[in-house]
Amino acid sequence: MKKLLKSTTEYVSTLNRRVSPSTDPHISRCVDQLKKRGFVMLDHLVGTPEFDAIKARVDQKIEQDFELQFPCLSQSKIDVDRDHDLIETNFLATNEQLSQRGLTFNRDDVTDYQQMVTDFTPSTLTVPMPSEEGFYNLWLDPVVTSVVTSYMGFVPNLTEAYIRRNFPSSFRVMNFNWHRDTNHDKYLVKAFIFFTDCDIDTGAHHYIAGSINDPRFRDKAYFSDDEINSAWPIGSDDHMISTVPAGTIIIEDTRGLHKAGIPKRGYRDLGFAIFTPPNSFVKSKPYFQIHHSTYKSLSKNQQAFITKQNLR
Ligand SMILES: O=C(O)CCC(=O)C(=O)O
Repeated sequence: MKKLLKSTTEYVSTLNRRVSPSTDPHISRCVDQLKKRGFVMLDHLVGTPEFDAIKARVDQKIEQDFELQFPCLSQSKIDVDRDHDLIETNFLATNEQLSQRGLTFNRDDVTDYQQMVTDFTPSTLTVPMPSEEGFYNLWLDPVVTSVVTSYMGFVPNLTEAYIRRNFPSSFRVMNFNWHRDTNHDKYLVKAFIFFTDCDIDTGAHHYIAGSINDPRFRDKAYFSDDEINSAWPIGSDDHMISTVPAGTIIIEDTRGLHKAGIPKRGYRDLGFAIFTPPNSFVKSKPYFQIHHSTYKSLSKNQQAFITKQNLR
C-alpha cells in the first residue's frame, strides 16, 4: 500500500512537470543517443574560461580549504588481516562503521594537503556541493538540463550534487567495481563533469552501452572486470572507456553497467549531478543545501530542479 501511495504521488508530480520533446536539433540528437546507447558526451565547455574558473575553485576547496566530507577512509590504516571482511565487501559500510574500526581521518588530523595525501593515502576525497552560483550554473548547465528533461519527459529534481577526487588505490572501494545504480528503477540520470583530463591511466569512467535492459548481471551488487569483460571485452563496441579532456560532461543512465576506473597515477576530479523524479526520495536530510541568495540568483528554469527541502 505504501509503495502504491508513493508511486501514485510520484506519478502525479511527474505529470505536473511534464515537458514536450525538445525541438532543438542538437538536443534531439543528444537525447536519441542517450536513448540508444545509455550515454551521451558533451564538449561545449571544454577550454572555456567559466569552466576553468570552477576548476580553480575545486582545487582550492580540496587543497587549501579542506571543504571535504569527513571522516574519510584512510588506506594507510587498513590492515589486510584484520579488515579482510571489509576488503571482501568492497568497503560497503557507513563512515561510522569505518571510524569505529579506526580506518578514517578527520579535519583535525590534516595540517596541509601533501601531509593528508601522504599520511592517509585516501582513495577518494568528496567535496559537498558548494552553495555558489558558478557551481549551480555548471551542474544545471542549459544543455545538460535540456537533454535530461527531454530524455526523462518531465523536469526531475537535482537530488545529489558533489565532487570527488580519486587517487590510485590498492583496494577496490565500492564503485571501483562494476555495478548498476538502483536509486530508482525507471528514471535515473547522472551527469559526470570531468574536471581533469582523463584516460585509462588517470581513472577513466567505464560504461556498457545498451546494458540498461540487458537481463544479465543483476544477481549481486558488484561484478569483477573478468565477469564484465567476458561479455563485453575491452575494445568491443559497447565497452565505453572515457578518454576525454577536462570540461567534458557525460550524461548517463546509470541503471546500465558502469564503474569508476582507478587512476594508476595522479588523480582525477569528477563532479556528480544526479537527477531523479520529484518525490522519489522522501529523506529527512537532503543530500545538499543551497543558500536562499544563491537560489535567487538562478534562472527560473534552474530553480525548477531544486526542491524547497534543499534551501537553507
Ligand atoms: O566515478 C565514476 O567514474 C563512476 C561513479 C559511479 O560509479 C557512480 O556514481 O555510481
